[in-house]
Amino acid sequence: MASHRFSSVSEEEPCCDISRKTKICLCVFFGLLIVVVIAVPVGILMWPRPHKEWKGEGTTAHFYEILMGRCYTYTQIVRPELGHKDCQKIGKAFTSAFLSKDPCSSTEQDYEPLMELTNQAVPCNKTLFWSKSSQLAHDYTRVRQNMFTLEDTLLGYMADGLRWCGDSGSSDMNYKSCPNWREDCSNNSFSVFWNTVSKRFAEDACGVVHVVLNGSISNPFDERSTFGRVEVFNLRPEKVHRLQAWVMHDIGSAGSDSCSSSSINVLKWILKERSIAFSCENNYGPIRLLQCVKNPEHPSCRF
Ligand code: 2NF
Repeated sequence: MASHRFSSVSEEEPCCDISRKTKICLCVFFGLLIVVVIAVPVGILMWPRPHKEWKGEGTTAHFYEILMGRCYTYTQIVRPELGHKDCQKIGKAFTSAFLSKDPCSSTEQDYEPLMELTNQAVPCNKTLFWSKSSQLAHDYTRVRQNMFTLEDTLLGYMADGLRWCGDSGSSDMNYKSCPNWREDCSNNSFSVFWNTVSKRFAEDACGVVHVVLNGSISNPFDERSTFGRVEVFNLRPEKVHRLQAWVMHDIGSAGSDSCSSSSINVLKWILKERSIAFSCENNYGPIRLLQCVKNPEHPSCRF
């Protein structure tokens, strides 16, 4: 009996040893399997991927902080009469329009929530468009404070001079490079933004609207510019009575009758087709005065 018990134990022990080893082996195997099947793909997904490289300049450093600072400056100091605007919400809507998205597949809809938060009425007869004349147009509205360029409205003021883009594979902004609208893609988050806000700015305009054009270049009216592509075609004939163009020449530059040039004739023709009256003036006096403030000694500034 005793010998039988002894022999049964000695027969069982190797068996128990094998099963323990097998268990350990199985544990190690399944552990490794979990690592391979779950942890490795998760790790790959979570690993910060380098942003794609584009030909344009990257997002402006401190983009969000600048945006917020400008929003508060505009609503509290520049135009407090605009009333309450939620700058926190506006900032979130702005970044949500382009973060974690392909910067070459931006759409007007991406900016829709931002547009809704920043609606702003510009009084009739006070809209001023510009093309190739940014400095001069803004010098003018700085002194004629009741006139508005797009950059004198909240959203234009916030975004002017900044650059931004995101990436579909990351929730960060791309500070290294962003798509260039000529070399990478036209539907980039930056261009789509300006097209969208320029379209709304033109749609909202009423009465007599104005544009400052650059008479010192060969085509003061450029059909490929935002003014020529977007703004002119989004004016509403039922509420815009006339477009007044001021074609300005640089102080000292030759030629002074750009209003009769072929490029201005194209603008005149487009407006006629759209049933909007057009008038044009070379070197509009009040803006000429501002040019002369910067060049007081020039002979053409001796009034
Ligand atoms: O940066 C701005 N503040 C801005 C940009 C684009 C459009 C303002 N706008 C609005 C303004 F309200 C003006 O009424 O459009 C009008 C001026 O635009 P424009 O294209 O007629 O005038 P330009 O002097 O030719 O261009 C102004 C700036 O916009 C850039 C261009 O390189 C320049 O820096 N720009 C023009 N088209 C595009 C585009 N499709 C563009 N940038 C990106 N994508």
